[in-house]
Amino acid sequence: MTVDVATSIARILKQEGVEWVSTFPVCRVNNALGRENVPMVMMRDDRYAIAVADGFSRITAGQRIGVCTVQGGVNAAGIQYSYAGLAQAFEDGSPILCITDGVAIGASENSQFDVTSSLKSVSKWYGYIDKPERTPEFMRRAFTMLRSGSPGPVILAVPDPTGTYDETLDPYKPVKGWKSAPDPADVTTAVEMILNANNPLIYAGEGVIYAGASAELKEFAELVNTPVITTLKAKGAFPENHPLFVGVRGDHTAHYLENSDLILAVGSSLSPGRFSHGIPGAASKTIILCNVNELHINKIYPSAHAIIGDARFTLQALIGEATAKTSGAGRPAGNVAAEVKSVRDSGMAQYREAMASDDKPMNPYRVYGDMMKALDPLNSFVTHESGNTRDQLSTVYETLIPRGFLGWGNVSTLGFSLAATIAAKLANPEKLCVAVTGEAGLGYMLGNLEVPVRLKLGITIVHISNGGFSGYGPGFWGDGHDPFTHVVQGYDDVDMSKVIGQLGLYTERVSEPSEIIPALERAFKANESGQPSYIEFICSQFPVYGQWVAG
Ligand SMILES: Cc1ncc(C[n+]2csc(CCOP(=O)(O)OP(=O)(O)O)c2C)c(N)n1
Ligand SMILES: [Mg+2]
Repeated sequence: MTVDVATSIARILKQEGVEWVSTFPVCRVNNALGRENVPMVMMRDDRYAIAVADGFSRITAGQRIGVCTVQGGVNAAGIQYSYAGLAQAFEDGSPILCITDGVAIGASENSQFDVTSSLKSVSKWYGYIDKPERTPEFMRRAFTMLRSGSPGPVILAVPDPTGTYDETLDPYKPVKGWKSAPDPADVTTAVEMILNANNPLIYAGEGVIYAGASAELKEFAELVNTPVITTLKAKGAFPENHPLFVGVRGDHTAHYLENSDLILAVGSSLSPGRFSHGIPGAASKTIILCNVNELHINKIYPSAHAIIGDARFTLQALIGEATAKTSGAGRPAGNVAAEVKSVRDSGMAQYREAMASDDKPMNPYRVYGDMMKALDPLNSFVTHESGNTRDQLSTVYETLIPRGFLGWGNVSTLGFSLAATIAAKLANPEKLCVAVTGEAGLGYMLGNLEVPVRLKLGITIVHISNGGFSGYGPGFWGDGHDPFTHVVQGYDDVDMSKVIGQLGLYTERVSEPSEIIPALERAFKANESGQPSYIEFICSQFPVYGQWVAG
């Protein structure tokens, strides 16, 4: 049977279980997607087409791959504009498939922009389908990479979507992902080191979520009776109401990073300076790095030891070895949990106080505290924006399940929260899905607010409306920074609930603390019938949150 490349791609995506493709016009594969009944989530710009696929892959931990298409070729406006989204997916290790038009054979060296070298710099693999017959080979290879090893974006460029080949010569079969298990000798050494440590600490990264290893992380932490901190991206990998949970950031987290003598990093690359902690006094600590990717060993900090492999297999092996070594007794309990509670309680005290504040303009922590009351932590999704909403929420938002909260940002590109929340709703229609944003994130997302209205995606946007880029106000980078780049029109100048209401969202503007929960409930009610909501909370600028610890 003769098939054209675009149709073949559409059929292979269906075989691979792809439910929809996010897009912005026009990629020349899209017509085949339409003909083959692959639903398209049409965004209002190319970067958001990438970001929705990115959010979907993160939220489903790569179990369901986000796929997007954008314009490319010689007139590469779409892919050029998408570059920010691709760079973000690459930097944060998100396994998305991006399909774009390739520069046609015979049309190279025409444009100034070098598509190939630029896209290679933001992808795990950039494939150029240079012959129609190679379509199944490239798709097979793409999905293998998307499901195996270190997660990251794959980009396929299609120079000739109309080229044909005989599909019976290489019939497509869906591919699985392959995993690696650790060397048992490395596991034995690691367990000896952990059992000999005085104050070990588990530093859990997003690899735990991608490996689906949260249950194993909990079992291992309990067995070796070791406190746990998670990275921003791994927030929720460990239940935050657990007696061994320390935090993501804050003085309590710093205390444990400073005072531990051994750090077992599982599924984290330990790369400081990108919305994550450095390791204080690293030279006098023992660092064991457990990662699927050997490129992270001895990166920045010396690794005293390493275990290469999938985080779930690694934790299972660690559990087995630690059980055997201690005849099932584990590490003595001592007063580890009591100490975690006391250090955490004192670190959290100032935020708990802010969460109970009756101030007007409202303290943003009061909004977060009330959100925690209004949402079921086991059946909701919350994400932050770049700015204070990230810093504050990642300090206090109690997360009980993986992806009950999505922390993001090796780089945190403004506007991503809307894409992530749309993706969360597409992944889990039964969940309440909430994006919390400031002015800057809202500015990025405005054009795309039409999408959830059109698609009847009942998501809620919580706007911490504080009239400025508060992280950039006085005091952030020393005196004198204000007012050069931090003041924008605030709630006294414009009523965003009216502006956004005209787009068709359910909107409210709230300035009374006692109205936070009722307003959220009305917003969620509107969501039930497929109407997205926007609530503007009139807040103070309160740039107070847990710091990242310097290395
Ligand atoms: C694409 C992009 N450009 C620049 C930044 C730097 N940046 C981070 S937060 C921020 C402003 C945040 O202000 P706002 O949204 O009002 O949030 P607030 O801190 O007031 O809660 C900027 C400019 C970024 N994260 N992403
Ligand atoms: Mg602001």
